[in-house]
Amino acid sequence: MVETTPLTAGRFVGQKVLRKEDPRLLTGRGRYVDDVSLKEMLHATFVRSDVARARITRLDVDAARNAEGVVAVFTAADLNDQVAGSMLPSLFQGAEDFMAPIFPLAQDDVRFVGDPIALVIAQNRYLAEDAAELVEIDYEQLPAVIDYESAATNSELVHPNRPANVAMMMGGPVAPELQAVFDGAPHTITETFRQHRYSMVPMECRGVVARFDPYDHQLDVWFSSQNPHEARLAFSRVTGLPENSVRVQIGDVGGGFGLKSFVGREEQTVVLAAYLLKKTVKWIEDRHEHLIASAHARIEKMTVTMAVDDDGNFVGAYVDHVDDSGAYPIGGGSAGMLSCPLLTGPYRVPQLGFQTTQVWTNTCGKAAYRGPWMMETVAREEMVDVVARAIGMDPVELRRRNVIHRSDLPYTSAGGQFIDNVSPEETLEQCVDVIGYDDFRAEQAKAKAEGRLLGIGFALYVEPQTRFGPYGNEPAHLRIAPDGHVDVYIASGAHGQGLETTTAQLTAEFLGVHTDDVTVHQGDTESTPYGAGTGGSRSGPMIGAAVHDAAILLQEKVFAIAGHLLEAAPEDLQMEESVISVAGTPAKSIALAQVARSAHMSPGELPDDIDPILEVMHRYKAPDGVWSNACHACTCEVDPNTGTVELLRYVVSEDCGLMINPNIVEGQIAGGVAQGIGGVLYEHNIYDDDGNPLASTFLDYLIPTAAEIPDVECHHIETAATTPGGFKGVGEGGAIGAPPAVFNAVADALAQAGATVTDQPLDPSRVLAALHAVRS
Ligand code: MCN
Repeated sequence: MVETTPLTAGRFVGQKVLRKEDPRLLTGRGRYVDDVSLKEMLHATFVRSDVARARITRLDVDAARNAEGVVAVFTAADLNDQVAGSMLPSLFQGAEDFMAPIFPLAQDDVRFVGDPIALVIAQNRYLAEDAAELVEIDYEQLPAVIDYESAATNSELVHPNRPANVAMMMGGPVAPELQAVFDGAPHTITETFRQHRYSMVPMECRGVVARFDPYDHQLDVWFSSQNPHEARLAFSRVTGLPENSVRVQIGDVGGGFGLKSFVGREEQTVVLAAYLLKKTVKWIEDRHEHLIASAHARIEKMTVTMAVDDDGNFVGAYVDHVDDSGAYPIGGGSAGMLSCPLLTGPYRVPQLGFQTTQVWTNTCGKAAYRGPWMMETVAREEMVDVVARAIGMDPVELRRRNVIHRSDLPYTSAGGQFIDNVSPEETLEQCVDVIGYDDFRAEQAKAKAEGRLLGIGFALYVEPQTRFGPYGNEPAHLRIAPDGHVDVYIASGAHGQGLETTTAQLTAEFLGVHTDDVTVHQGDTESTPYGAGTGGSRSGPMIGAAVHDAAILLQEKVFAIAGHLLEAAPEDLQMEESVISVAGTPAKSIALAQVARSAHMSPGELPDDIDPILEVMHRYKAPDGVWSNACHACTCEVDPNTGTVELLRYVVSEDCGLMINPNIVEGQIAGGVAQGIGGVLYEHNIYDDDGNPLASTFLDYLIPTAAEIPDVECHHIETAATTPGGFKGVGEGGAIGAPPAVFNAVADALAQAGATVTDQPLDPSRVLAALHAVRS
């Protein structure tokens, strides 16, 4: 058992250490999948369906097979039988009921625009694309299931081997006890909130390079991923090769946002093709493919009923959730299982009931997106404002009356969640204070008299971080080289969040070396220990804890040897900047390099009871109840003539425990907030009624630029978790808190004119429609 460190900033932890990866990334020297160029490498492209639902009546690939430079053209007939069972995203093994069966290529039917039908492999991408144009496909078109809200009862079936378009259903109708609460409460209010379809849009789209060498029976895969070890499992399964014959390497990853936590159908298909051809094949997704066929997210609605007593205390809540999984969800499709029990979030709500339904539609599959269960935050926080307006109470006051206080902790929610070490009340008050709530209300009233619409919105959330199954533990492997430098091997695949730096900070702090003397290795399954990857804001609590513990254990080994060499008791030793000295007698010291040389080169001179191996492999097992939390507050002005929204100020008060690196924490928050703002105001992967995607380039799919994002003002409360070091996660938070905060600000501005909104996106046309509805 490793002792827990008190929550204080140290020499490296808690400091704004410059990112070790930045010189490489900012000077164009990062190594992404597309930078991998191997001898005799072939290039792949997919032929995709351009209709949403149809039977393939004719598929002719002869001309493509005979085209210049083409090495192979695969169809379902060539590949699907090679796969034993369907290609489930790896973490969902055994959960076939939640998932649609997935095979490499569309077999008889296509199920969304973008469904891959054929894989063309040629000497270069140009020739592959030219040959793809020659593939001839005839379809018998079928009615497409596009509207997810009616999909469960639609008799047209996305997957005909399933009895309905229902992928998963949990919970049930309002229980009699909860109904009694609703009937007896002075206020019982029901409202429906919708999020809309949007995408992860990382800078680097998906990509893979696979090389199979039949002579040493080795499959090497270079992959853009958040999760190298799960990827190896998936590639081993799809090829039938043992896992130790598959090596996955992840270089730099240009963003993932959840999409790259799982192993996509296309990547598995390309790997299988390379294995069958015994060749090297590269596939790089283009932006058009990314927008129509990688994965979509946030397509869900929640109908919330909330009962409130006369003092504004929440007394019961029920939520009915419907979630669009698309045709082939690739993980995160079951987020409703998590989001509904979380609905009460940072508030005391004694009773909760829920029902969640995941449906299949003829649209692009859903994947996890930065805070995949955050619909509970959206629905709850928007509902709090609706309730406040309905009962005539200030929304901040309503939050104050219901928010969990420190004295309530640990708190077990009505959804069965064990919540501890959070600070929702403090973050709410910090935001109220920083944004100048009372002054803003006065300014708003003045503006209203001038015909201007100002609004303010708040959103609180609590986010669970330590989890079940493979997410509940994390390894770290630390090793000291003969010259005293330290190598750290972690399982994850950082994809933009600076783990190279924070892992070095943790090692330096708890071992007693300098960050410059630490090299962090990640993303290579051959050298790193098995772990569940980067996601779910788990690096702070999980990798943080694993490295913390491993560094302390390694220091014990160093002190045992140093104690012998210095003729001092190991417990009297200390180490800083790679120098070990006797506490109180600094002159009695020895360099770590000397200890390392002794351990590596003359272990025989050490006593038998001293372990000369200067490395530690440690697997940390997480406790329950590790939660981070935050409050977001946003102000805006809505132009009543154009319907455009200008965000004025954006304040975040967050609690991720001790910040390992405050710069990285604030960068994570700002990035997430930008995505949340983009989601609510600009981004929309819209389909027409026949299932044709209407936003398949960045001309139509609007992502916010720096001009649309206000300065994100970050403030911190630091409450230690029970994890070693006390670290909690932060990476998803911006994208969880921002959508409801922005939405509530716009709704508040519209309420000045008596207008209401409950759906997203809040684009000018929806804002104007809301205003016109009350003007006419
Ligand atoms: N950190 C810290 N102090 C803490 C907690 C965390 O300094 N108390 C640091 C961590 O060491 C890490 C970063 O903050 O460098 C994020 O850590 P954390 O939130 O613990 O977890 P993850 O690394 O697992 O982050 C994943 C989260 C998710 S789920 C998505 S999706 C995501 C993200 O964070 N996608 C990103 N951040 C992203 N950032 C970029 N640039 N690109 C993405 O695709």
